[in-house]
Amino acid sequence: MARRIQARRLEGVDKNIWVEFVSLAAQYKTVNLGQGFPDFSPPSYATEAFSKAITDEHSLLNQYTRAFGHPPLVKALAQMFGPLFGQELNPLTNVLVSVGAYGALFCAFQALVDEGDEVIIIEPFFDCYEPMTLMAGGQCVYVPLRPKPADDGRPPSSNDWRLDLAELEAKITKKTKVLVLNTPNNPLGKVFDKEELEEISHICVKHDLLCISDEVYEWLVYDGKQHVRIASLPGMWDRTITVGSAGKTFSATGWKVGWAFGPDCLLKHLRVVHQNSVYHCATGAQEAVAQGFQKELERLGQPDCYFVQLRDELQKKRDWLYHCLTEVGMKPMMSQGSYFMIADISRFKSEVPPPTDDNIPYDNYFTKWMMKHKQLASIPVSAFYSTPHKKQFENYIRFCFVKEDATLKAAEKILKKWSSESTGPKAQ
Ligand code: IK2
Repeated sequence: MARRIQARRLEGVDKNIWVEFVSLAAQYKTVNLGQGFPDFSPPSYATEAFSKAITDEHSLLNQYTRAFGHPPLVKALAQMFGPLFGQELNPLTNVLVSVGAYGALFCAFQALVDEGDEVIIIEPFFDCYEPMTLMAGGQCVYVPLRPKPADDGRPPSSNDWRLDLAELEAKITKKTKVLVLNTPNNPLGKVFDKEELEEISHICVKHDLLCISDEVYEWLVYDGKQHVRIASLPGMWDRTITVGSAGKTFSATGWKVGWAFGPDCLLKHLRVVHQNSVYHCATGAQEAVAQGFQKELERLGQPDCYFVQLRDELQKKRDWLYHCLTEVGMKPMMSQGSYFMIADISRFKSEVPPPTDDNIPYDNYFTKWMMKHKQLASIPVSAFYSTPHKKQFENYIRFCFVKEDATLKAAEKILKKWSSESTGPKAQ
């Protein structure tokens, strides 16, 4: 009998939206508003620190550092985030640095989810939560955010997408162990407000759930809204792992530095996964991120703080993209956070007819068509849904606006030309 090669835990997790769409975006030489990465440089003090770290001939920063996080980085993270969580953070026990937020999430899922455990995932969700749950032997239980358009004439907003708490609670069983939260949410840009988070936290406490809170876009919250960390709410610190990313914080996604915060009683298990998988992440990048936080700590919240400047720049880009998408009849949802905005593409159905294969969600077909025929890349929102729910949300695509103005203008040019040639209905 032929020997089975592939481990069973890989069943059903072989497809990956980023692998597929990054390659297509390159193949069609698109203007790329698809994958979420800035096409501009990180702040120069951070790139200089990185460069110095690896070129200084007396430096040991090309070598291994502490496995669970370079000492200056865990110290800076503890100093920066302790007050934000309302906790005195011990850099050695309450902070783990891993290979991007992906690495931190992987450690969290592997460390906390066991065979047969149920994991509540709020849809739409950053796609990796599903395979990470499955690879740990867990079962995904999905609870949807549903759009409830405002009746006061306001433009549609990501925050019109609400969670039905009764529905969430009804999905909890004796097997439920973890709830996964993502705020600001990718792909919607929804920022959960304090009341929503308090209600979610009451449910976590009542049912003794752990929470994995992915907050990689924590600094990118618009229109004066505040990012609230669920771990800072009563009863939540001891049951929450909060995940962050230097890639998103310092516009340096290629550096792959991410972290997890939490109580030692949870984090010690993540350290076991980390030490037995990646063990360590690039010292030079950690040093640069440490220096970045040291600098921003001194000017946190002030106009020259990088987090403030990036947020303000991105809010302008968001407004501009919203306007541009509206003009071509795409019906965007105003994003309240992150660097993504989704838009309804229903109006294009007459021009880009749905595929004959009913199993292919329309947005998936549409985004591929747009890459091939219009050289413009975006991401289908159905990629952020579980298989049974993909078709319900197949009329939205996601645009990324953390791009140079020249890139956004190139996208506008494509959209406007397309719109002027198109026969379908335009924006009202
Ligand atoms: N969590 C969320 C919510 C993310 O968005 C990401 C990065 N994803 O960006 C790709 C995209 O959506 O276009 C991560 C985690 C992973 O972060 P890192 O790059 O630090 O591993």
